[in-house]
Amino acid sequence: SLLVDTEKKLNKQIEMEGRSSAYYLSMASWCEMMGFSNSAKFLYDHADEERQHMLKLFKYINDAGGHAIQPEITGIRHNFNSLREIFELILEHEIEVTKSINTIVDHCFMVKDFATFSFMQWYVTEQREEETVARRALELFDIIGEEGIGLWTIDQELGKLHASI
Ligand code: OFO
Repeated sequence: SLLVDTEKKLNKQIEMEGRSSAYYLSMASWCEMMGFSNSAKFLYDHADEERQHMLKLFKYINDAGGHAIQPEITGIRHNFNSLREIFELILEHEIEVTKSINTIVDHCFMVKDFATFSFMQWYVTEQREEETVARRALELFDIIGEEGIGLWTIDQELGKLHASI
C-alpha cells in the first residue's frame, strides 16, 4: 500500500494533469475562435491526453489502496496574445510538469517505493516527448516567420506535429 506522503504527492500530480487538460482545452478554444483550426485540433487532442494522464493516476492510487481525489481546478486563462505565446506557455508548463514528475520519482527512490517508481517511468518518457513537441512547435515560428501567410503555414505544420514524433 501507499505511504501517506506518496499518496499526497500522487494526488498533487492528479491536480497538475487535470490543470494541464483544462489549460490546453482553453487554448484549443482560443485557437478555434481565431481560425487556427489545426492548432485547435492539436490542443483538443492534447487536452484529452492530459485527462488520460490524470485517469492513469486515479487508477494507480485506488488500486494501491489509496484514495484518488478529483481536483478543484480554477483560474484557467482564457485569452492569449498570439499563437506563438500559446506554444511558449505550453513549453513552460511542460517543464514544470517534468519537474513535478522528477520530484515524485526522486521521492519514490528515497522511500524505496519501487512499484510507484516503476509506474512513474511512463510519465518520465512521456514528458521527454511532450517537451520535444513543444520545442519543435516553437522552432516553426522561427523557421517560417509570422508575416504574410506565415501564420497560416505554421498552423498547417502544427497540425502534423504530433503524428511525426
Ligand atoms: Fe503534458 O504532461 Fe501529462 O504528464
